[in-house]
Amino acid sequence: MGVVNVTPDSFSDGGRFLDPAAAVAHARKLREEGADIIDLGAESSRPGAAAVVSAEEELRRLLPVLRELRDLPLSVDTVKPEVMRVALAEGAAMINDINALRAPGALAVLAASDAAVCLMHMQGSPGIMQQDPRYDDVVAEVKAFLQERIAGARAAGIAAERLVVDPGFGFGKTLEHNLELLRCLGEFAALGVPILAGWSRKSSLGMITGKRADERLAASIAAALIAAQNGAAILRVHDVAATRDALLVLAAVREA
Ligand code: HH2
Repeated sequence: MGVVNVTPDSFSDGGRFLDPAAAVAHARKLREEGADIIDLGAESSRPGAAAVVSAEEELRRLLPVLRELRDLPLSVDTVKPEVMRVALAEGAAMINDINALRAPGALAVLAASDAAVCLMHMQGSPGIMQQDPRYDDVVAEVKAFLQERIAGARAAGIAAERLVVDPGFGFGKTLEHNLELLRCLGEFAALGVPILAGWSRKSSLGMITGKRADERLAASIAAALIAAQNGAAILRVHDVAATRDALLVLAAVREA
């Protein structure tokens, strides 16, 4: 899954693809590099992100890009039912919700479609989530949350085949929490739906390596590969070509 943020303020690529033509060109480049899914986001969820973008503003950023990319398998990264509804009507194949369809009305919007949906775990909300994240047992708690969200989605009429889950690396988690979740990612297979992992350029990698967001390619690939080895079916990344090469090596070893 290749990431295209149509935002002025994303931590990794903020401002680079706010211009619709630049976002469209970047999405096509990621697709050519081997992305199976393009994830379009129009609201930053970076830690400390203050201003909540209105649905109108999110759609104003999103729609010109989405309309130009209808021929690609598109995911839209949003927490707002109104944005989900319009994005699905415009042809998005997947909704990536860092809030796991907890907003009132979100489950109903997805139930009325046949799109895929990613349910992600987050403790708190982006503005405050990194202030003091706490868990007694991070793996058990994140897993229980995702289990509950899967049950909620299924009860609302969303078939299990349409669901993907994500432990939400960096969303209300310390470096230790993120590492524990990555190490134990295999345990999430028990949930019975594909696992998505997003480590690309994240601050935990900066804590480990001392590198800035634009210098975290090697660290991102290492984390992606560990996630894949531990069962992730979808990797959300900014650097598709390099990640794909790493995955080809893993695939070759598995086939050997
Ligand atoms: N991470 C980000 C955004 N959306 N969605 C899922 N399912 N999993 C993730 O790990 C995830 C996500 C944050 O990264 P990015 O899009 O690069 O930055 P920003 O939120 O600042 O736009």
